[in-house]
Amino acid sequence: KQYKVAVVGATGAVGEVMLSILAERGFPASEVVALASERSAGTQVAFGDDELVVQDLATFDPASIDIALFSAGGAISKEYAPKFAAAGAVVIDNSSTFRYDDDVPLVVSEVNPEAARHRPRGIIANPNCSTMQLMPVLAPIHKAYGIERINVATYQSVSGGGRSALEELGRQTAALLSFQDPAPAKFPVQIAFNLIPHIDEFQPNGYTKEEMKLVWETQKILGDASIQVNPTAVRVPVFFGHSEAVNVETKKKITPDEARALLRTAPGVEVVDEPRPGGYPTPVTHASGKDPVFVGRIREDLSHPRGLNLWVVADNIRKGAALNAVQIAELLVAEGLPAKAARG
Ligand code: A2P
Ligand code: 11C
Repeated sequence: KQYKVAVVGATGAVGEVMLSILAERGFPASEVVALASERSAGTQVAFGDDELVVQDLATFDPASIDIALFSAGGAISKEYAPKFAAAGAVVIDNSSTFRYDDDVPLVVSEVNPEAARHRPRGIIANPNCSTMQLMPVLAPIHKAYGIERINVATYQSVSGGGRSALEELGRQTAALLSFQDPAPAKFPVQIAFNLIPHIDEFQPNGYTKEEMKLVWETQKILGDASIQVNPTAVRVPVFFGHSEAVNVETKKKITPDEARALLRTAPGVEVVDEPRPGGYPTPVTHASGKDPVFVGRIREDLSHPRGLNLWVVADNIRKGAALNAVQIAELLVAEGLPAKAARG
């Protein structure tokens, strides 16, 4: 155990799971430091069977940190990630702040682990959850059959919006069931018993930023700017687990049987695909609290000679965020990142 690890945003929905995954996978940390805002400094968060006292990020000295996992929002990453990197830490950042910079690798551990080695700014970006869960499924298809175009509609749980979003779904659901006013605060309109086709900010082209992330990140991770992506991102009243209805058009035809066989061997992917009631993954029955990306409903596209339909479900907080960040940290361990303490 040699690395001193910081989790920035340790009290948040993703940060708390980063801590539990570091503990459950036995990450070789000599010390884990929990950082958040001044508001929660002095409170405790769980780390395996232990408790860590939360420290204030603003006054923390990163000099001794080897690896920092950031999930405290874009503004915090923008300000503090470069400071941690300048102090010699490798930063694994879960925000969208650096993802589209050419000198920052965007890494899905099963798909492009080699990209993590080239990090001139000391920062590695963790993809957005909706792109993340697609990659372990689509990368092997792209490699063997060549993907030309991806049509994707997402069904994203509220946990993607953090703790306040989880609370809002709970509060609105309870309010509506007792005939109270479900006043929206975090979401622009009521989320309980509703759907919202709007995640993150609107862009000048009429798409939301969440939709554009699917375009930009897919092309960057698969290393192929010719892949066309047609996204619609929708928030649904589910607590944990994002789902995606995906249609891919390949260069070479892939049959559903070929897709199932290929995906059964894909790292990080579990095929759940039987044409019977319940023979498909859902956020609640399969994904919530689990590591793999689940894929089912694999069908031929009746409208296109080289089209394939898939239904992809994953825990957006685990593989979609915290787990992949820890897996990137494990890549650093595997490459033999020298620990500061060992360097003296
Ligand atoms: P805090 O609990 O002190 O506000 P979520 O994504 O679930 O909303 O969590 C956001 C995370 O980012 C929390 O851990 C939160 O800490 C942290 N955070 C928010 N603002 C700051 C800040 N100014 N400095 C450090 N951490 C922050
Ligand atoms: C959501 N995907 O489900 C978002 C959360 O770019 O890191 C993560 C936003 C991001 O709301």
